[in-house]
Amino acid sequence: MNEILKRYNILNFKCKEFGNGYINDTYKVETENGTYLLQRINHEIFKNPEQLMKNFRKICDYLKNIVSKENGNVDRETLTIIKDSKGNDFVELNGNYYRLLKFIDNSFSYDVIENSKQFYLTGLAFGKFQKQLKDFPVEELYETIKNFHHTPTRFQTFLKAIEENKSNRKHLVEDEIKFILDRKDEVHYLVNLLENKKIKLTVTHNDTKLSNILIDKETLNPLCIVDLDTIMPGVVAYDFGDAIRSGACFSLEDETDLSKVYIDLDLYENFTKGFLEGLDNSLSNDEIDSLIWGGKIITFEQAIRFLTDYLDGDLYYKTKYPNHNLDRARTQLKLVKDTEEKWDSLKSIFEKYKKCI
Ligand code: GN1
Ligand code: MG
Repeated sequence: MNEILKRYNILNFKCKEFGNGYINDTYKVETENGTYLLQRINHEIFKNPEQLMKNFRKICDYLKNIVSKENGNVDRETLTIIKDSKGNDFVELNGNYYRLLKFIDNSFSYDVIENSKQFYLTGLAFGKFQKQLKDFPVEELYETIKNFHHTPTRFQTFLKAIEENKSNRKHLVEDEIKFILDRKDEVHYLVNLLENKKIKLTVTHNDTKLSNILIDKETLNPLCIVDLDTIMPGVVAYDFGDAIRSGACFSLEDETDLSKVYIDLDLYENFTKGFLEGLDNSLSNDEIDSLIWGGKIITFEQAIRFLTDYLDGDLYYKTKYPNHNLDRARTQLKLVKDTEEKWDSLKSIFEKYKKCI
């Protein structure tokens, strides 16, 4: 730690692990001159940290410009990258890559949402984020992880994991595997919409889980969207879907009592309302129609990803106990099942908001 922070001319500091991300290592660094967030970028997963940081820099600068035009608080509403003493946006040390960000004080994030109003505000913030980046030149962004939300590719990787059965755990998850295989035709849904030009490619965050939005401790309003590692070209349904799977339920991602894991219609509707409002009701009807599928497919894809990792022997996500990935996969599968059961009610939510446009 000393070596890295020395590159930022930080010599006296207190440092502790921070947050509960599944991929990068994050530390809170306190100094006399301010508090920072130090992150080690997991380069096994993000193969090109340099390109990742180029995306990060461009998006931060772009957002700062917009937020300042909107008379917002640039320091609290956007992320600030600290340059090292040589003027670089990241530090490379012993084959590892680190970045330093300003720590945004008096903020927190939810792991589980508490009420519909909060989730409405979450929707508003994620919708607004999309709107702010609407004119960002999408072709300038690198793909930091290839085929990140390409569900058919995720499915192929899953099939390979079943075949290889590296962890010898396949026999323990026959039901989960069957549930996924039974829905194999759906993995192409969003990709087909894109290929048929029903929906368009735009800048998406791609990791809009509930905990990736900072909330102001005093006002309880969303403050800043964080974790910009996967900002890449995508479709709006990805961001809608990831927020729904992580926020439209009153349960944790690794809840083991599955009776507590279900889509709450009121949360779902409030998020949808906020998301569409945040986007200034600018989505086409085809895009609105794609959102319900985003909710289902991204949840399904997440289940596939967790179960793939379980079969591989927990190589990708950080886990705290042997069945952690399996517990996570099961909550996602339960949400997919519940989405199917509530499909007609969910559809009518979108119909209601389509009429307003
Ligand atoms: C990972 O690192 P974190 O916790 O922000 C993952 C997301 C998953 C999420 C599931 C690069 O995000 O795609 O949705 O876990 N990030 C990457 O909680 O794979
Ligand atoms: Mg992330």
